[in-house]
Amino acid sequence: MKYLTLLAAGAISFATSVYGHGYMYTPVSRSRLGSEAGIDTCPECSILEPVTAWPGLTEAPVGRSGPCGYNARVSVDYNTPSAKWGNTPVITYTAGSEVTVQWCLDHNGDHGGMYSYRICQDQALVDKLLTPGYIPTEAEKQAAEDCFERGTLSCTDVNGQPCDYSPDCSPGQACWRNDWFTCKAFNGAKCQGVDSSPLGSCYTSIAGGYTVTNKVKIPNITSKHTLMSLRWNSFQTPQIYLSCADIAITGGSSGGSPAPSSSTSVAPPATTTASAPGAGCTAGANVAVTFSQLVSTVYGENIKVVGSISQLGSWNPSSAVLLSADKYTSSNPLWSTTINIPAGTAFTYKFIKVSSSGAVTWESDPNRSFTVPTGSCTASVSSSWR
Ligand SMILES: [Cu+2]
Repeated sequence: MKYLTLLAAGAISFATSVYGHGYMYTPVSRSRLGSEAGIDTCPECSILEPVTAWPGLTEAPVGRSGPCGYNARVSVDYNTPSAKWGNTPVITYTAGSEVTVQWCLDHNGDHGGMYSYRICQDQALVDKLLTPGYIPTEAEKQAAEDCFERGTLSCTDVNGQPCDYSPDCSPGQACWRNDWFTCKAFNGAKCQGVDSSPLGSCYTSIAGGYTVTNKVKIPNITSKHTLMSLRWNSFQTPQIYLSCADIAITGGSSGGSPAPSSSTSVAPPATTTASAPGAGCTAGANVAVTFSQLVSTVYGENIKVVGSISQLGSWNPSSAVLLSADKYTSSNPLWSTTINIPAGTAFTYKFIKVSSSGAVTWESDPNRSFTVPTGSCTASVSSSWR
């Protein structure tokens, strides 16, 4: 399966990689500054490829692209400051404010998909990308990227903002989340349809650009200099576009305390881990709850989670949420998924094994139970099949 996926991805990439795509426009990104300085002849061309971009939005490692992007066309690594970008913030935001953000999409490169704006709250990780003359290692880029993903600025955090699921995604797939923003249907208005703005509303080098505009809520932190990053996962092509902008945040209640790291340990009995109190997570907001389950399966079998709340299918196996086997190995048979559930929700659940014929095998009694923590952005639950 993996092998075939990679082959297909490579073939698609080969056919489409000449076309241009997108980059963060507001706040003014390093890519945009590189373009305006005449250093980067194609600001929309910082591409990570060929990689899995759909439906596993966060599956692909960022490699040399890092959270800020690498433009292979002009050999510019935006993860390090230069004389033209990265030395000072381009804007100062107020913690907790709702602000307009934009990216710019090339007319020939509208691949549809989903995108997210992120702020990493661990200043030490961001500082690796703020040090003049220093090019972060790929490990440092990935550590920062993981932190940016934990710091996704959820669409649903902005009052009254419509937050849709992608029409190109199905419930149970990893792309089924509305904290990210979505383009319109790929066989429809695509990303351009988000704004329906006129051609040329922002600059791209290939065929002219369209703005794509949303609002995000700035987290409740303070930083004299940090980064906001855009990650756009293409639906059509095995490509991810990364760019970032240098920003400052004032008025926050905490001064850039480390963001919680996700739990990776999986050992019976079931353990639960709530992150440290997270800045900007208000009562009643969604918490990203990661379910990790160790269970050996044979080819064609799937693991799902089903439970007492609507997010877990209300005990209906046909509405259960599929876990991903992306990290599954024979020595570490890990299935996992992350589901947004409102803080404070108490629920019961079980894992089920679904055979290729559709036959369902339930875990043994009793039901598992969990209460989503309040005051935390993320939580995780790790267990083994019983
Ligand atoms: Cu493209």
